[in-house]
Amino acid sequence: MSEDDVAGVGEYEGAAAGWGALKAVADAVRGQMAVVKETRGLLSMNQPHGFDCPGCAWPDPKHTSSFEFCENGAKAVAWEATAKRTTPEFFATHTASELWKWSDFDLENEGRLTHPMVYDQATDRYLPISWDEALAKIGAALRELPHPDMAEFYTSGRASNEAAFLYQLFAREYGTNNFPDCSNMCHEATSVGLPESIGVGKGTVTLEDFDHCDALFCIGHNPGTNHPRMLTTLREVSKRGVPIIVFNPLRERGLERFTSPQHPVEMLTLSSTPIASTYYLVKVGGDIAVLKGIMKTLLALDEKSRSEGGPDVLDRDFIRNHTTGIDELLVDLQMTSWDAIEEASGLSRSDIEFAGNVYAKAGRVIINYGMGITQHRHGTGNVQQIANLLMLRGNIGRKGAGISPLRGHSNVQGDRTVGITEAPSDELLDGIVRVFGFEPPRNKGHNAIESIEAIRDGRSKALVCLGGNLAVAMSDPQTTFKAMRNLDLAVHIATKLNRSHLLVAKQSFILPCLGRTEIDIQATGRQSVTVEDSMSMVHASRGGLKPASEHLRSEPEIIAGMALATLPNTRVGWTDLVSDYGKIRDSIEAVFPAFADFNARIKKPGGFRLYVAASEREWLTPTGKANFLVYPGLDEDPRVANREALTLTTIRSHDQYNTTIYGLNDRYRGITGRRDVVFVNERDLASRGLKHGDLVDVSVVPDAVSKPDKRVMRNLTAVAHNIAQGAIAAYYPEANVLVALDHYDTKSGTPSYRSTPVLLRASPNHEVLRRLVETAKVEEVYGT
Ligand SMILES: Nc1nc2c(c(=O)[nH]1)N[C@H]1C(S)=C(S)[C@@H](COP(=O)(O)OP(=O)(O)OC[C@H]3O[C@@H](n4cnc5c(=O)[nH]c(N)nc54)[C@H](O)[C@@H]3O)O[C@H]1N2
Ligand SMILES: Nc1nc2c(c(=O)[nH]1)N[C@H]1C(S)=C(S)[C@@H](COP(=O)(O)OP(=O)(O)OC[C@H]3O[C@@H](n4cnc5c(=O)[nH]c(N)nc54)[C@H](O)[C@@H]3O)O[C@H]1N2
Ligand SMILES: [Mo]
Repeated sequence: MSEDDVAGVGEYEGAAAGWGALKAVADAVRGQMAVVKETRGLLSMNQPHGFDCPGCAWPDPKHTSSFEFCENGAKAVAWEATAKRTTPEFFATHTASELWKWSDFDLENEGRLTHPMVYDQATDRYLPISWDEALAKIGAALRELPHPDMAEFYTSGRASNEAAFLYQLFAREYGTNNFPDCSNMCHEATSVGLPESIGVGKGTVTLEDFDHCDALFCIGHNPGTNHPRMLTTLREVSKRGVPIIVFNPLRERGLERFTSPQHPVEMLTLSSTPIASTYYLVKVGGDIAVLKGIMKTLLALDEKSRSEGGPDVLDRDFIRNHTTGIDELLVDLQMTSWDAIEEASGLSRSDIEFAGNVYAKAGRVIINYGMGITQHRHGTGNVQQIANLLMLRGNIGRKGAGISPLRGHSNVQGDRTVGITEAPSDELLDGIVRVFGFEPPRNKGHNAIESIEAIRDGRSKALVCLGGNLAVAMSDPQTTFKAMRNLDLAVHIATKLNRSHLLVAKQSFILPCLGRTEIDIQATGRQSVTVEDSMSMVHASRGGLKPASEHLRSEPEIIAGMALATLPNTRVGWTDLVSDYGKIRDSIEAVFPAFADFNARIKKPGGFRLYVAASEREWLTPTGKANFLVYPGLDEDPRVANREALTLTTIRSHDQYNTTIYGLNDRYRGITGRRDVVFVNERDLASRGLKHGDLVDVSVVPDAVSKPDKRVMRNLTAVAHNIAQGAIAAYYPEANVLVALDHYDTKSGTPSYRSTPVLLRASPNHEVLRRLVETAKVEEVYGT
């Protein structure tokens, strides 16, 4: 090690995926399970008759012949199919207060939950309880609440369509629309923004469109880590010579080059396919400026071409026949100066014009985007500017073109489709009345932020969680953790122990469920479930592994049990529905006509695509057209006047699945064995008198958010990184201590995890602190 070396911080030399990925899988698997079992698990993943990978929502190719290899999907499977168990004996040995001090990794690394458990205040331990008794107590507690709107029903996006449909049915018959869900923290800006623009809250492309595009834009997503199967598609697109333009404040390896594990020649020769043809390090929050700059470029090119008697650059037919609002958009673009665009984006006019030229020259363009776009104070504005850009050249609703939001959880889109929403449509509510004969509530319920506010203020006293780790995923643990400890009832349907379960309420239950990899047998035999991917493809998923414990129940069965215990006069035939999931699908079809012939259509390998109106140029907006929508100005957060401020964005490491930390290896960014780092541009370090490896404190700029004094992360190690100037990045979920609960996109309620104005300073008492860090405790990490 040279003097400049910093422990656990190095360079990653290789391409994304490749041999490194194979080795990482082998390591992950060795840690969790017998290899024989694993191979069997992987072989049936994303196969026509196997289970859907719980890793991400990227679609499968139509005819999957050999299994689709993906490092992170394999890790997700190994993590679920682990041989480790979190048993009643384990809970007898450790109090909840003791477990609270464990790291997030250690908690889940204990393995699969095996028994229903109830928290016992006297001993501060979780004790085993029978299913019947647990469900009876939960039912009684829910019935005792003065009003159904005092309960919150959270959903994480792994839940199948069948589980999610029953869950919303139960909560609505109980009497509430309080459905905070992980989508509220994820693609809510898409769900709110796109319906206003194009009439649907989903992407418009299919996987086949990627075979026909002439240019691809990738904005604010990191496929090498989060959608690794997408690399195969990007590789094919790149091999066709199609330009791929990337806007991202960090240089991410998966977007630069990729070695295909499906492709022996590349693996053996250590060669790789370059992915991005041009990679722009945009400032965090600078995407609106970039998008407006590209649109300005189009207008200029159009004017020039027309003045020279050339063809139109804008698609005037499309604009005339299919859209409204072009005049307002043109005024806004004219009023936006290039100086302001350069300042806000951190990119030069000529760079943006280059991207604009690529866009203008391409007949068919797809724009992909992820959390770098949605998790901003102007997340909805970001999404709508992407739609504007596509619409200017008619790039929506035709082959090889469209908008492609990359969904997160493997069924987060499906959960929404089958009714997990705090703002239900009349179609859904009327459908419930028609099919089940009860009157569901019509008032708007709580989203994720509103649910935490209600719990904080004592307006909600019960929280039921269908999976997930709400407390840790949510911003502002200082507020969220405290709030959750004040609940009367907390119910967690889960596969693994996590921190949310340790925020004990007066009554707390952990209900262990089957995972997607496992065999699910009900009264009529073995069951399949269904999921919907990012491209609206619905298909069946059937687990093949023996359940982790004989006491596990499926999610649909648990929900039905809860409903029967809570609603003595229920109108729903819960037992019958759960006996055969085909009957749940019949009910989904009865409520939502889009699922016509549901059971028949999932028999086909690969399933079927739900109708997406905008893909057919049918615009389900109030105007009946696609709407150009103006976002005034470029500033994400005009309140921030401090010139010293940097913008913090939170990021995922390579070895993590949301709040699940598989390991401490962020391979592509060169970080090993630790997560207590902050990525900074070298020039930003230098201008603050800091250098690579220094211990630093990151604190929130006081004028921007509430209670700034408490919002500080101490003793992080500064890592000089290839990141846009003015931006710094730290790992999610730890950095949530810096994100205030009221820091969110006001249109969609998506927490603004990607843009917190912060100050970066050398930690005081360097050496003393360095020693302290080595013995850091969880309380220090989360500040509670
Ligand atoms: N292995 C693995 N797979 C996953 C997940 C996981 O945690 N692990 N999570 C799943 C879920 S729920 C989701 S939502 C998806 C998330 O998938 P992604 O959307 O890819 O999410 P992130 O990696 O968090 O962020 C993506 C990129 O945004 C960039 N970024 C940050 N701020 C900005 C900005 O202001 N502008 C732009 N243009 N870019 C910015 C970051 O540098 C990062 O490369 O992945 C899903 N798949
Ligand atoms: N700062 C910051 N915060 C963020 C984000 C960010 O980028 N930055 N991203 C946000 C995003 S995009 C999302 S989607 C949320 C994620 O929020 P969540 O979806 O709530 O979190 P996960 O970490 O995916 O949930 C992990 C837990 O799910 C349970 N689980 C796993 N599989 C199953 C299953 O099959 N069934 C059941 N019932 N339980 C299961 C396990 O107990 C595990 O501990 O976090 C958000 N929070
Ligand atoms: Mo997500």
